[in-house]
Amino acid sequence: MIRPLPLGGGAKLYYIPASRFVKFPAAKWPLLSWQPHRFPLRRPGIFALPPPARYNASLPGVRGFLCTLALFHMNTVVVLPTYNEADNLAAIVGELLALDFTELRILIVDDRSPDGTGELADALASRNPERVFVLHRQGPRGLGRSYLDGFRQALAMGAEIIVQMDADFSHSPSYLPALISALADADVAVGSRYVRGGTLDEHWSWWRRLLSWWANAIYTRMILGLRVHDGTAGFKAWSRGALEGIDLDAISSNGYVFQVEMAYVSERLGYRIVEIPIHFEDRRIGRSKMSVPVKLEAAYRTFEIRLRHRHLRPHHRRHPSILHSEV
Ligand SMILES: Nc1nc2c(ncn2[C@@H]2O[C@H](COP(=O)(O)OP(=O)(O)O)[C@@H](O)[C@H]2O)c(=O)[nH]1
Ligand SMILES: [Mg+2]
Repeated sequence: MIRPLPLGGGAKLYYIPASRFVKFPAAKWPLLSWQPHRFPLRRPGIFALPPPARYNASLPGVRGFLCTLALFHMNTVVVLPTYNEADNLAAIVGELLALDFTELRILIVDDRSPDGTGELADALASRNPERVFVLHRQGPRGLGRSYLDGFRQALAMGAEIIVQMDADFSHSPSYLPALISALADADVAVGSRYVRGGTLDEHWSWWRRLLSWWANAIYTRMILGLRVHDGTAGFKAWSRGALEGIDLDAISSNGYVFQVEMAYVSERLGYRIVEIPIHFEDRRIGRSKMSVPVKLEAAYRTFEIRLRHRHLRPHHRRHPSILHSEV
């Protein structure tokens, strides 16, 4: 009747299971019917994330070396959304192509930029027809919609690894090897400003720092329970399996809260996420498209995201065979 619960270091806690006195239906009263000797409170699978702040995420030893080597030769597509990035585009594409990845292709997703980014992207694609591709979006403009279209296209291009990043050098292409090798042991790798080693541009005002810290450390954590430290990060590498497992049609955000929604959904679906520290540089040229209404939208949308996706569990991952039968 009295049961011992080992606490480590030889200490034991003796308790009387509540089920001795009254039977609670476990589905209705999961906490009251909890018996520590039977199953842990955190059911494995649902919270099966590794600790998010892992700095050297790639696997160690010979296995790690071989995995990393293999990853560098995998079919990789970098999705680059652009709106008025004519001054940055050629340089960022040049830096990405100069990286040591044999199978890296770039998909520029342009939203009919008035400054001629679309035409420039076409020129870059015709110069590198094997490696640079352009998606000219029609319909309403938006970062979230652009990423979703880009992800779908990247999957259709057979990508095994899909990278998302800004085209304004806030996300340095030099981090790509670290992000991609992290996928040896994870489903999603996040370029993170808020893990040890990650830093922000020194030119950021205290107000912007405070807002970003509030959004990541307090707001999204409180409402969504996000475990990832940089929930608003837009620099991520996805394994094909993770993106296929997410129902992209159910992603509703359009502004930068899109990043939060994707982070939440991947956590709910139990994908393994690692964070790689990055230095986040302010954009070199041009202006941010982030405005006050976009920030306000993010604040109230966070609740909607919770309501929309809180039921998700790992068994809700979409199966690739379903995906193919729909195409
Ligand atoms: N396709 C597309 N890209 C966008 C849109 N808004 C922003 N972007 C791109 O998304 C990236 C991040 O936008 P940015 O304005 O730098 O936002 P910030 O980094 O949060 O200040 C850049 O590469 C932009 O060109 C959009 O509506 N459509
Ligand atoms: Mg930017």
